[in-house]
Amino acid sequence: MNESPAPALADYGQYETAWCPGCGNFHILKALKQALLEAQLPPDHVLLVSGIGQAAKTPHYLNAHVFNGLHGRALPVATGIALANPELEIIVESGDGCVYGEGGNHFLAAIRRNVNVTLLVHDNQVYGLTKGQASPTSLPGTVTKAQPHGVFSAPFNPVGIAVAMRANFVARGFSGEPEGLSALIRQALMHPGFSFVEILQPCVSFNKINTFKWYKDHSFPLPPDYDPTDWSSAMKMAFESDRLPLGVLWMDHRPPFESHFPAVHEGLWKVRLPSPALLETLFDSYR
Ligand SMILES: Cc1ncc(C[n+]2csc(CCOP(=O)(O)OP(=O)(O)O)c2C)c(N)n1
Repeated sequence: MNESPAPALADYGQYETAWCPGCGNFHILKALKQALLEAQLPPDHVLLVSGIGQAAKTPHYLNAHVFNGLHGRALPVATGIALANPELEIIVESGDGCVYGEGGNHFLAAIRRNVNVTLLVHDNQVYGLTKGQASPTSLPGTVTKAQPHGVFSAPFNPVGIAVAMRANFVARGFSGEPEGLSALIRQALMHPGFSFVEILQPCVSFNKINTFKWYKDHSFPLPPDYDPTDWSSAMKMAFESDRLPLGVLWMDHRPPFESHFPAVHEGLWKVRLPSPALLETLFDSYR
């Protein structure tokens, strides 16, 4: 598959961003580039898909193919692309609001389907782009301009849900530890089927509770003898809420969705591509 020359870090580009100084997104972007480099995935083999939000801007700041679509709808788009072109490495970049709120049902469907896609969630526990309203993972009692009496709803536990549904690969990283995070992203990329990395990400402008220090004090690395293929232990770890375990919590080896479609694997999808001449005619009809 990989006929391009081995990539160098500079190949993934360096762009000016619209993120606030000190934002946890900078470390996630750095960790992602490092993971792509270590997985030897050149930019022209990578497609980044996102919806709307600060996290969803990540694909704008990296050299790779990009599809930037509607809020909450990145996973269904990624699913379609994975079936249309199984040679691409497909990564969905999302905020917690985008994928657990507006796109919540797609999150559950993606876990069940097990398409070969890696989902990276920048979870800052607020809606950052729209100035800090509560998201599905905000802690009860969190006061925002839109929730002046504090959040009353129980927080969504994405890692708990993913392990309970036996998603193919479930990890949690912290943007304050970019080396560990990049190792988790690399493992997620290499794991066939649907891989999910929940990333604890401070929002320095709109979340004054879950700061870098808060995440550091409320997380711990999984012990070296932890077995991510033991579902009972994974369930116990996934529902820890006082201090959050970091690392690969659970992995399974269910066959990817694509493997049920021999045509995708035999490369017939290439044969079905319309010719450039036919495409031109189609484009002309819309001009
Ligand atoms: C269907 C729809 N609902 C709401 C919005 C407005 N909106 C855009 S971004 C956003 C919040 C993004 O928050 P999150 O996904 O957590 O990402 P962050 O900005 O924190 O990285 C909202 C509510 C929209 N664009 N489309």
